[in-house]
Amino acid sequence: MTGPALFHPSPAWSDRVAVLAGGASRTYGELEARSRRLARHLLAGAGAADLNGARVGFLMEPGFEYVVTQWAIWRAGGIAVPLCPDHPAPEIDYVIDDADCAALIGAGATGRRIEDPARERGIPFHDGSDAGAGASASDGPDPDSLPSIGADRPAMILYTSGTTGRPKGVVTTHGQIEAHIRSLLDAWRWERDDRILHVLPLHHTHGVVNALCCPLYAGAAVEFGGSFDPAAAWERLASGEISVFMAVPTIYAKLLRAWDAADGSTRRRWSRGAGALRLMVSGSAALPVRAFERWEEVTGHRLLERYGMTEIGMGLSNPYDGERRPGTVGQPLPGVGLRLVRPATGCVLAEGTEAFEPGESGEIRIRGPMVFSEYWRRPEETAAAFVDGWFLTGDEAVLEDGYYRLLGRRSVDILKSGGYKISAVEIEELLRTHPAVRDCAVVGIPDEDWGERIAAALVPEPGEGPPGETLPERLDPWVRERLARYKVPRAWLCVADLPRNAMGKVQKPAVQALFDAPAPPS
Ligand code: MCA
Ligand code: AMP
Repeated sequence: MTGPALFHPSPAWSDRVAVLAGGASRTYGELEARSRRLARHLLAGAGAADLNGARVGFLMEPGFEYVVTQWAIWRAGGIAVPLCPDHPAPEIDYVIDDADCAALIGAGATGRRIEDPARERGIPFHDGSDAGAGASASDGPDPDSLPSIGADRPAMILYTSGTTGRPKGVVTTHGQIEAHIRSLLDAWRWERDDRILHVLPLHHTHGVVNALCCPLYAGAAVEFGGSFDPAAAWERLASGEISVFMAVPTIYAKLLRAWDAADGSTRRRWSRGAGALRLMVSGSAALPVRAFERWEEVTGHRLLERYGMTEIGMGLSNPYDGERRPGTVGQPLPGVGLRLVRPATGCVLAEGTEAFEPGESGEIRIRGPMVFSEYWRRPEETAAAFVDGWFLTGDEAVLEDGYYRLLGRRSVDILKSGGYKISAVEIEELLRTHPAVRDCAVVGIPDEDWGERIAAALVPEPGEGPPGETLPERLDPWVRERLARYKVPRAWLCVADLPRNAMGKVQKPAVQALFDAPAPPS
């Protein structure tokens, strides 16, 4: 083996199925051979023996090509920067430029969207649909032509929203990703015979590491379900071929609605099939207790809820064997150092599962081998994110009877909708660039299915607001062209002024209350 096991499957798995997508199944042998070939192609394109941490952006639908590309970038010594197929061009351009990508790889019609951006920037575009094609397991390893990759080399940049402006790149090394994976393999008992139904986006930790890298590290199979469709997902869960499922609460809410809408015999078939899975996990946002209970009624499964963050991987989890307690995220995962701290004083309220100040809530702080290295090219923000080596998550929690319960984010400007973390400030900054918007405030409105719904209160420029209130209708498509779909406000309101305190600061709770108020008489 020439480096971390992240992309070095056991030779014994050569004939085992690694990836199923679009009706085809591909073995670990094919994955190994094709990723080696694409890695050599990337190195030839760069005229180098090692990409030495060059960032390589890649865009394709979830499937075998995605995994080949991810592994190829790693084998060639590059940093993998996954781009999201659902994103409009400005979001994709932002990531390409912020990461300062040296090459781009695209596959299929989706991937061709980044051919022009590559040309405009004078960087190579590689066709990921065929660059590694033609390789077979019998191509055999050719270790001499590929660099050896140490565990401390950076492997991936994932973009995450923060309290300020545009998303930041979170850099993780091979060793950090491997520590994250090992912790979950241990806690959730990944087995070689598992098959996961994968329905998550592949530009966030949940979809990339938990649901993809973990099974591949264990020699298990990953079945990509295509874009999420509740009835199709139920059919696969009921097929008897799936053993693991991981999703965000919104997906479980959508599955429950589809079950409610189905006829009796379909319901029985779905419930029986899903009930036979080994493990069903929920995370990325709070799972409502009612959803936990309904899921148990429908499938017999007590969902395993866990807590994570792009910067730390996974931090807390309900137990695999022990009691899974609704409304909680359990205990620290193996290898994770966790403290609950009173932020104002730095007083440690709890460490691990031991409470020093029982019942007092505080900020979760994390330390451990899976914690990220840095925000890409943002040394000041990186420094500000740690105190004495502990990462400040910004999440508030309390330890109750040995289980952590999350109470929410410390910042009102971080929203969660559909499991996506969204910066209110990023949306506000964009809206303020529109000529008809004098000012605005973006907030999250609690929503049973989505966690929060994005809502925007607008102060229009004179003559741009009511009557007729066409401004939101004009803004909606304008925002969609510029921001990811999940960042688009779903509720709009035009106001004469935003609620502010004596210092002139916008009061976000008062803005939220505006959306609860009955509509003003017309
Ligand atoms: C869409 N709609 C919404 C929202 N989005 N309504 C309210 N709020 C929203 N955010 C409505 C619109 O009417 C929309 O139509 C319609 O729903 C369908 O939207 P669509 O986007 O097609 O929905 P979907 O494709 O079914 O997507 C829902 C989804 C998706 C599958 C739940 O959001 C998803 O994949 N979420 C997972 C995110 C994730 O993986 N997060 C992990 C990051 P229209 O738009 O046309 O009006 S967190 C992480 O990685 C950490 C480490 C962790 O802990 O896991
Ligand atoms: P992200 O930055 O997209 O990785 O999102 C991480 C954030 O998601 C955390 O800081 C939490 O606020 C939230 N989160 C993750 N898992 C859970 C959970 N089980 N319950 C509540 N919030 C969660």
